[in-house]
Amino acid sequence: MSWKNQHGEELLFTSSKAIFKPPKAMRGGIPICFPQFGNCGLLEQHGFARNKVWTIDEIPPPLPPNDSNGKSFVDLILKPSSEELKFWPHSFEYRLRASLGSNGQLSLISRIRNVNGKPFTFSFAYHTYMSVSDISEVRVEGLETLDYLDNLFQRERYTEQGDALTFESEVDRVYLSCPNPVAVIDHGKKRTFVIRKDGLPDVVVWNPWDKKSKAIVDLGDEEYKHMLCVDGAVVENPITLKPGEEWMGRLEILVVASSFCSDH
Ligand code: TA6
Repeated sequence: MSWKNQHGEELLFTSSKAIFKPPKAMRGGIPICFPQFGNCGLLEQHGFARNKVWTIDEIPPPLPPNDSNGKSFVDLILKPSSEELKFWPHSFEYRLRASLGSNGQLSLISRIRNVNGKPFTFSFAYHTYMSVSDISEVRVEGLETLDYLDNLFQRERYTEQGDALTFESEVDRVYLSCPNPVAVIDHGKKRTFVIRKDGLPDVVVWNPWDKKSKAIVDLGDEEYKHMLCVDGAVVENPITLKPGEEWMGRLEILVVASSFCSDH
């Protein structure tokens, strides 16, 4: 996936060693983690959705009248194949709408429906690889005082003490019940990613840093300096859909020019 600003600058990170061949997930862009986030379940890491071929809906429902000014969009559809049904026997339909506003805002709306099978439960994340100039000059605001699960310490629960999150080593956390907005401030590029979300209570923050990067075959050894994952997610309280029910998860990211001060 590529998302460029009006200057043609790429806003999402893609590894120079990314493998574009299923079933390997691409290292970069915004992989969809469904029906499982992480390895907290019986499925492969981050579920199967990101490794599958989706279809484009050639005749998608129109945008709501109050939401169509200058927007371009595409709808992608995922339904379970016989292969998936073997290990995740649930009849779902997943419609992903990706749209770009006239102001450059990226919106992703997921609508996942239980098509009248038995109830099913899932966790979810928009695994968003942001391109940053230098991770040591990035700060994240909006997570202050929140509890988080730390994947580096067996998912133990801690409380964020900082006035903003900065990066000096590997970070792999799930911040819980996070309000809007979250600001990812890239001092080097003097820009801020302002993240708003709906239906996505949690925020995952991940940077592998140097040691972990060396163990990731599809990530350059130094590339951790130029990426940061900040994912709108459902982790702590997975979603259960009864037959006929639908869940919606919306992510909106607007990139704004920002000086060194960063009040959002
Ligand atoms: O971002 C959370 C996380 O689960 C990390 O623990 C790390 O494994 C990352 O996702 C990347 O996962 P992937 O399967 O894309 O290599």
